[in-house]
Amino acid sequence: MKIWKTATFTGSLGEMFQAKLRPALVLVLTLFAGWVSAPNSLPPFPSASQLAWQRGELTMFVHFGVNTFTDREWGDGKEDPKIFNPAKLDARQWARTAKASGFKLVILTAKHHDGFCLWPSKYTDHSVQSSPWKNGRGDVVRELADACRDEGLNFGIYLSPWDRHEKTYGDSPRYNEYYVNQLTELLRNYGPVAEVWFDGACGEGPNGKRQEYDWEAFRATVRKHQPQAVIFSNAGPDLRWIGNEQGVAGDPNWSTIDPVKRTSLGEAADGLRDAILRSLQHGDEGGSVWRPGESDVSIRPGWFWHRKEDEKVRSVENLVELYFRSVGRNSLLLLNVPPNTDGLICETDVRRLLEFRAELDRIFKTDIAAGKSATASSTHENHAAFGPAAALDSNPDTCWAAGAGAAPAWLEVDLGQPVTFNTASMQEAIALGQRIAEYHLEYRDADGWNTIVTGTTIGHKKLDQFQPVTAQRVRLVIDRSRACPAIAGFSLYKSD
Ligand code: FUL
Repeated sequence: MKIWKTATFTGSLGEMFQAKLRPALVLVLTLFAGWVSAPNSLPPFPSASQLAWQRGELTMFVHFGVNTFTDREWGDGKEDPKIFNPAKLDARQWARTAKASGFKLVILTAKHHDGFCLWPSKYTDHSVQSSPWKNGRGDVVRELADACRDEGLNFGIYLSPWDRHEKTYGDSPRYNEYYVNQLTELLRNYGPVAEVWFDGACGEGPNGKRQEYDWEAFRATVRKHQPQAVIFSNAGPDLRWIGNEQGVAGDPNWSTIDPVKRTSLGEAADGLRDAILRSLQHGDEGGSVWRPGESDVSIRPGWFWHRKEDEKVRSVENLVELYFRSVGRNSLLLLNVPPNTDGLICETDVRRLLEFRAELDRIFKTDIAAGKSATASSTHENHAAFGPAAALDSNPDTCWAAGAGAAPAWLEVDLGQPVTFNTASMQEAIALGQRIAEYHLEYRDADGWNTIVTGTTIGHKKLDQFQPVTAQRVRLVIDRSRACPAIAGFSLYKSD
């Protein structure tokens, strides 16, 4: 067992002080300075931006562009900009829908693989400037960035590296310069950017050549202009792809990975590809880098709007299931909602999202464990100020931590009287790293303790649904943990 000294809290935790989470983290750090923990070296922690991102839980993806008008998923770059004319475009409707449905961040496809730019880039005329929309004076990026700011939402950009229109694509240094220039326009001219989403697709350009992307330059450009933005790509550096486009995270799901195992997915041999996909899905226990998984999926079969899919919008039940399998497995749900040719999100999609929100609110309406009396197998000496009650105080910045080296460890809630519940939510204090590898929930009856459900990782949030249980005493038992378990939240709910 090693002592984590205050002085060693640099790196990612040091970065936290620059962000808005500072007061909360100062509290956590004060409590945990000198905390006894992991066996060998300091384990990875989230940066302030990664932590804020994960707490957002729901991000709306917006795929929109010439494909919306051609009814295609991948344009070939030969589209005439004149087809782009979303006469009723209302980015405020998109942002209001996102806000009302509980999304915290909205990511727009500023450019998809077809190369058409939704902003008037000065590096190409293949953009809104050459379209009839607003007589070539419109700017979708501006409208959405402004609308998000007004609604209190964060804004993010998707700028496809693969460009099937741009003539320099495939002529690597020239195209990389073009791409960095475009990225710079987007990062400098539209206010704060919370996330930059780098798609991994790398096909041929109009000249039949393949491009070698200068990832290092791309990432450096983001760090330079928007240092607080989290960068998504298959391989990070801040967020990793969850390994599928079904919106489903793995179980277990570690936010840590081992980057030495990473290589480009597209170039990996079959056997290796499976191994890469597995660790994208599950993360790597004991991995040396903090890189939480993002689960992307569309509310419709396609990423872009197609009239023929108007009847194929996901059901509320399906959306809730996705939430449990992504957010409820220590991931974040990136749900795509594509506007139509009018430039509006269809009524059906809006309604479905509001119903989805209402259903989540219903499920998580009353936390029957909140503020109830709590006891624990032990409490870490540096943490005695809060004790087990900190797990039930609805404050993610305080936690109960078990004594050094203490696993199995348990946290017990006495509900005061027998109460029925069928859903549990558990949260680790991930500012301190991800620790728990195995747990189970149990309840007490006249004969003793009975297991309700067993699980693996918890991370930012783990959600479990089970057959209704009626009990007064309930325990979260941590069976295996990489260091002293630290629980920031433990909640129980009853939904019909
Ligand atoms: C993929 C793209 O090829 C799809 O069109 C979509 O943008 C999806 C989110 O990423 O790689």
